[in-house]
Amino acid sequence: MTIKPLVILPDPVLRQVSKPVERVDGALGKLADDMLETMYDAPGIGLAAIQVGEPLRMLVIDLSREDEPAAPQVFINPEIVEKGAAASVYEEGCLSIPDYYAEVERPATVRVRYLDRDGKLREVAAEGLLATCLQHEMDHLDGVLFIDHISKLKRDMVVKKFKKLARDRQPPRRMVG
Ligand code: GNR
Ligand code: NI
Repeated sequence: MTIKPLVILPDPVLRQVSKPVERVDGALGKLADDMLETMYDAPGIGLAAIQVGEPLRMLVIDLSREDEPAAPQVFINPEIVEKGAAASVYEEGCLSIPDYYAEVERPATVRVRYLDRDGKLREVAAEGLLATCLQHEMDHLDGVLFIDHISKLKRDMVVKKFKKLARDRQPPRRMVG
């Protein structure tokens, strides 16, 4: 298994709309395992394929606590088939926007249809952190980030800060020498 580099804001890759997975095969399983290893290393509780640069509609989640056995879950071509009426607010973060957290309101419950890593069609009625995390990850599949759900003022501040960080990390060649 391989830990892959994470794609970080403002990389335009994060705005791509990911393509449906066409076959659930060994190569896809390898990508799922690499995503899980990358997520555990970060550490995070979820990861979408686009965050490691693969524009495929697949995400991984593990909500187990540190003192529990690992509980990796793979969701392929997930679709929300029902949203509950009630909303919930959760302080979200994103591995592609390191060290920034903000409250996001989303439906408290969602029913999600997906393929598991064996290609079997499944459905889950999600609530609590699973509902929040699934919606956060499924947003990534459509190029949507959690900062798109906060005020434009806050979003613009975050994007500006990460643009500056990226500039400082990677000086333009014309400044070299
Ligand atoms: O690790 C993560 N934690 C988290 C916390 C609250 C709401 C969503 C998340 S997902 C995030 C990992 C990530 O960026 N997934 O795309
Ligand atoms: Ni994220």
